[in-house]
Amino acid sequence: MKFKGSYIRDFPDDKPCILLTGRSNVGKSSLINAIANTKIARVSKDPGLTATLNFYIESDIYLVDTPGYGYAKRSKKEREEWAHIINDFIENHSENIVSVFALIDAVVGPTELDIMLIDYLDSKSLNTTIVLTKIDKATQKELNDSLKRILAFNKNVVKTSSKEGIGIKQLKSMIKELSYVKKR
Ligand SMILES: Nc1nc2c(ncn2[C@@H]2O[C@H](COP(=O)(O)OP(=O)(O)OP(=O)(O)O)[C@@H](O)[C@H]2O)c(=O)[nH]1
Ligand SMILES: [Mg+2]
Repeated sequence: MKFKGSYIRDFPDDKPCILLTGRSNVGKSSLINAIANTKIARVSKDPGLTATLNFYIESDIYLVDTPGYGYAKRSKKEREEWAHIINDFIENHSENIVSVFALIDAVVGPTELDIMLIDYLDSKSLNTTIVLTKIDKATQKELNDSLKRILAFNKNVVKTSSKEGIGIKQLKSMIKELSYVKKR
Protein backbone atom coordinates (compact mmCIF):
# COMPACT_ATOMS: atom_id res chain seq x y z
CA MET A 1 0.00 0.00 0.00
CA LYS A 2 1.17 3.52 -0.85
CA PHE A 3 0.11 6.97 0.32
CA LYS A 4 -1.12 9.06 -2.63
CA GLY A 5 -2.03 12.39 -1.04
CA SER A 6 -4.65 14.41 0.80
CA TYR A 7 -6.45 16.19 -2.02
CA ILE A 8 -9.25 15.17 -4.34
CA ARG A 9 -6.81 15.71 -7.21
CA ASP A 10 -4.79 12.79 -5.80
CA PHE A 11 -7.73 10.52 -6.55
CA PRO A 12 -8.15 9.45 -10.20
CA ASP A 13 -11.79 9.45 -11.23
CA ASP A 14 -11.64 6.05 -12.90
CA LYS A 15 -10.51 4.07 -9.85
CA PRO A 16 -12.67 2.27 -7.32
CA CYS A 17 -12.33 3.21 -3.67
CA ILE A 18 -13.33 2.11 -0.19
CA LEU A 19 -14.18 4.81 2.30
CA LEU A 20 -13.22 4.28 5.95
CA THR A 21 -15.53 6.18 8.26
CA GLY A 22 -16.01 6.37 12.01
CA ARG A 23 -15.75 8.37 15.20
CA SER A 24 -12.54 10.14 16.10
CA ASN A 25 -10.28 7.65 17.81
CA VAL A 26 -12.18 4.58 16.57
CA GLY A 27 -9.00 3.36 14.88
CA LYS A 28 -9.33 4.23 11.16
CA SER A 29 -5.70 5.21 10.65
CA SER A 30 -4.52 2.25 12.73
CA LEU A 31 -6.55 -0.06 10.51
CA ILE A 32 -4.87 1.40 7.40
CA ASN A 33 -1.51 0.66 9.02
CA ALA A 34 -2.55 -2.88 9.96
CA ILE A 35 -3.70 -3.55 6.39
CA ALA A 36 -0.52 -2.01 4.97
CA ASN A 37 1.56 -3.84 7.55
CA THR A 38 3.59 -0.66 7.98
CA LYS A 39 3.16 2.74 9.62
CA ILE A 40 2.00 4.90 6.74
CA ALA A 41 -0.94 6.64 8.44
CA ARG A 42 -0.50 8.89 11.46
CA VAL A 43 -2.08 7.54 14.63
CA SER A 44 -2.64 9.29 17.94
CA LYS A 45 -4.26 8.63 21.28
CA ASP A 46 -5.76 12.13 21.02
CA PRO A 47 -8.94 12.17 18.94
CA GLY A 48 -9.23 14.45 15.94
CA LEU A 49 -5.84 13.79 14.36
CA THR A 50 -6.87 13.09 10.77
CA ALA A 51 -8.43 16.32 9.49
CA THR A 52 -8.52 15.72 5.73
CA LEU A 53 -9.21 12.86 3.39
CA ASN A 54 -6.11 10.72 2.86
CA PHE A 55 -5.79 8.53 -0.19
CA TYR A 56 -3.92 5.24 -0.16
CA ILE A 57 -3.63 2.81 -3.03
CA GLU A 58 -3.64 -0.96 -2.60
CA SER A 59 -3.72 -3.26 -5.65
CA ASP A 60 -5.62 -0.84 -7.94
CA ILE A 61 -8.14 0.24 -5.33
CA TYR A 62 -8.03 3.34 -3.17
CA LEU A 63 -8.56 3.27 0.56
CA VAL A 64 -9.76 6.65 1.78
CA ASP A 65 -9.05 7.53 5.39
CA THR A 66 -11.50 10.19 6.56
CA PRO A 67 -11.53 12.61 9.49
CA GLY A 68 -13.38 11.22 12.49
CA TYR A 69 -16.64 12.62 13.84
CA GLY A 70 -18.16 12.96 17.28
CA TYR A 71 -15.21 14.57 18.96
CA ALA A 72 -16.83 16.78 21.62
CA LYS A 73 -14.07 19.37 21.70
CA ARG A 74 -14.52 20.17 18.02
CA SER A 75 -16.00 23.58 17.20
CA LYS A 76 -19.24 23.89 15.26
CA LYS A 77 -17.23 25.15 12.31
CA GLU A 78 -14.99 22.07 12.38
CA ARG A 79 -18.02 19.79 12.57
CA GLU A 80 -19.56 21.52 9.59
CA GLU A 81 -16.28 21.16 7.75
CA TRP A 82 -16.33 17.43 8.44
CA ALA A 83 -19.83 17.06 7.03
CA HIS A 84 -18.80 19.12 4.02
CA ILE A 85 -15.71 17.00 3.28
CA ILE A 86 -17.61 13.71 3.57
CA ASN A 87 -20.74 14.87 1.74
CA ASP A 88 -18.75 16.40 -1.05
CA PHE A 89 -16.76 13.27 -1.64
CA ILE A 90 -19.79 10.98 -1.52
CA GLU A 91 -21.90 13.23 -3.76
CA ASN A 92 -19.15 13.58 -6.36
CA HIS A 93 -17.70 10.08 -6.30
CA SER A 94 -20.57 7.77 -5.43
CA GLU A 95 -19.86 5.72 -8.58
CA ASN A 96 -16.30 5.07 -7.45
CA ILE A 97 -17.21 4.07 -3.91
CA VAL A 98 -17.50 0.30 -4.16
CA SER A 99 -17.82 -0.06 -0.41
CA VAL A 100 -17.74 1.83 2.88
CA PHE A 101 -16.09 0.33 5.92
CA ALA A 102 -18.00 1.93 8.78
CA LEU A 103 -15.83 1.48 11.87
CA ILE A 104 -17.48 1.06 15.24
CA ASP A 105 -15.59 0.74 18.53
CA ALA A 106 -16.31 -2.67 20.11
CA VAL A 107 -16.00 -1.16 23.60
CA VAL A 108 -18.32 1.79 22.96
CA GLY A 109 -20.81 0.17 20.56
CA PRO A 110 -22.78 2.13 17.97
CA THR A 111 -23.31 5.79 18.90
CA GLU A 112 -26.09 8.10 17.72
CA LEU A 113 -23.74 9.59 15.12
CA ASP A 114 -22.71 6.11 13.89
CA ILE A 115 -26.39 5.32 13.35
CA MET A 116 -26.99 8.62 11.54
CA LEU A 117 -24.03 7.99 9.26
CA ILE A 118 -25.11 4.44 8.40
CA ASP A 119 -28.62 5.71 7.61
CA TYR A 120 -27.08 8.35 5.37
CA LEU A 121 -24.91 5.74 3.58
CA ASP A 122 -28.04 3.61 3.08
CA SER A 123 -29.87 6.59 1.61
CA LYS A 124 -27.04 6.83 -0.95
CA SER A 125 -27.36 3.07 -1.64
CA LEU A 126 -23.74 2.54 -0.66
CA ASN A 127 -22.57 -0.95 0.17
CA THR A 128 -21.56 -0.77 3.84
CA THR A 129 -19.62 -3.22 5.97
CA ILE A 130 -19.40 -2.65 9.70
CA VAL A 131 -15.89 -3.05 11.02
CA LEU A 132 -15.85 -3.54 14.75
CA THR A 133 -12.54 -2.20 16.08
CA LYS A 134 -10.39 -2.74 19.19
CA ILE A 135 -11.89 -6.12 20.04
CA ASP A 136 -8.72 -6.83 22.03
CA LYS A 137 -9.84 -4.11 24.45
CA ALA A 138 -13.49 -5.14 24.82
CA THR A 139 -14.73 -7.48 27.51
CA GLN A 140 -16.87 -10.39 26.32
CA LYS A 141 -19.94 -8.53 27.56
CA GLU A 142 -19.02 -5.29 25.76
CA LEU A 143 -18.39 -7.24 22.58
CA ASN A 144 -21.70 -9.10 22.83
CA ASP A 145 -23.61 -5.88 23.58
CA SER A 146 -22.03 -4.12 20.62
CA LEU A 147 -22.75 -7.07 18.32
CA LYS A 148 -26.34 -7.25 19.49
CA ARG A 149 -26.94 -3.57 18.82
CA ILE A 150 -25.23 -3.76 15.43
CA LEU A 151 -27.45 -6.66 14.35
CA ALA A 152 -30.28 -4.18 13.73
CA PHE A 153 -28.35 -2.60 10.83
CA ASN A 154 -28.46 -5.85 8.90
CA LYS A 155 -24.90 -5.46 7.59
CA ASN A 156 -21.89 -7.60 7.17
CA VAL A 157 -19.76 -7.35 10.34
CA VAL A 158 -16.01 -7.92 10.59
CA LYS A 159 -14.46 -8.07 14.05
CA THR A 160 -10.97 -6.60 14.16
CA SER A 161 -8.06 -5.59 16.28
CA SER A 162 -5.33 -3.59 14.57
CA LYS A 163 -3.23 -4.08 17.66
CA GLU A 164 -3.38 -7.86 17.57
CA GLY A 165 -3.90 -8.31 13.85
CA ILE A 166 -7.36 -9.87 14.21
CA GLY A 167 -9.66 -9.76 11.17
CA ILE A 168 -7.03 -8.05 9.01
CA LYS A 169 -6.63 -11.01 6.65
CA GLN A 170 -10.39 -11.05 6.09
CA LEU A 171 -10.41 -7.32 5.29
CA LYS A 172 -7.50 -7.74 2.91
CA SER A 173 -9.29 -10.42 0.94
CA MET A 174 -12.44 -8.25 0.84
CA ILE A 175 -10.34 -5.35 -0.49
CA LYS A 176 -8.83 -7.64 -3.12
CA GLU A 177 -12.30 -8.79 -4.23
CA LEU A 178 -13.54 -5.20 -4.33
CA SER A 179 -10.57 -4.11 -6.43
CA TYR A 180 -12.03 -6.15 -9.30
CA VAL A 181 -15.21 -4.06 -9.19
CA LYS A 182 -14.45 -1.11 -11.42
CA LYS A 183 -17.42 1.12 -10.78
CA ARG A 184 -20.85 0.89 -9.26
N1 LIG B 1 -6.17 -1.58 22.01
C1 LIG B 1 -6.30 -1.12 20.76
N2 LIG B 1 -6.08 0.19 20.50
C2 LIG B 1 -6.23 0.63 19.23
C3 LIG B 1 -6.62 -0.25 18.17
N3 LIG B 1 -6.71 0.47 17.05
C4 LIG B 1 -6.40 1.75 17.39
N4 LIG B 1 -6.10 1.85 18.70
C5 LIG B 1 -5.69 3.08 19.42
O1 LIG B 1 -6.74 4.04 19.34
C6 LIG B 1 -6.20 5.36 19.22
C7 LIG B 1 -6.76 6.05 17.99
O2 LIG B 1 -6.33 5.40 16.83
P1 LIG B 1 -6.35 6.11 15.39
O3 LIG B 1 -6.05 5.05 14.40
O4 LIG B 1 -5.49 7.33 15.37
O5 LIG B 1 -7.89 6.56 15.30
P2 LIG B 1 -8.62 7.38 14.11
O6 LIG B 1 -9.96 6.77 13.95
O7 LIG B 1 -7.76 7.44 12.91
O8 LIG B 1 -8.78 8.83 14.79
P3 LIG B 1 -8.97 10.26 14.05
O9 LIG B 1 -7.88 10.41 13.02
O10 LIG B 1 -8.83 11.23 15.18
O11 LIG B 1 -10.33 10.29 13.46
C8 LIG B 1 -4.67 5.19 19.21
O12 LIG B 1 -4.18 5.39 20.52
C9 LIG B 1 -4.49 3.76 18.77
O13 LIG B 1 -3.28 3.19 19.22
C10 LIG B 1 -6.82 -1.64 18.48
O14 LIG B 1 -7.15 -2.49 17.64
N5 LIG B 1 -6.66 -2.01 19.79
MG1 LIG C 1 -7.01 9.05 11.85
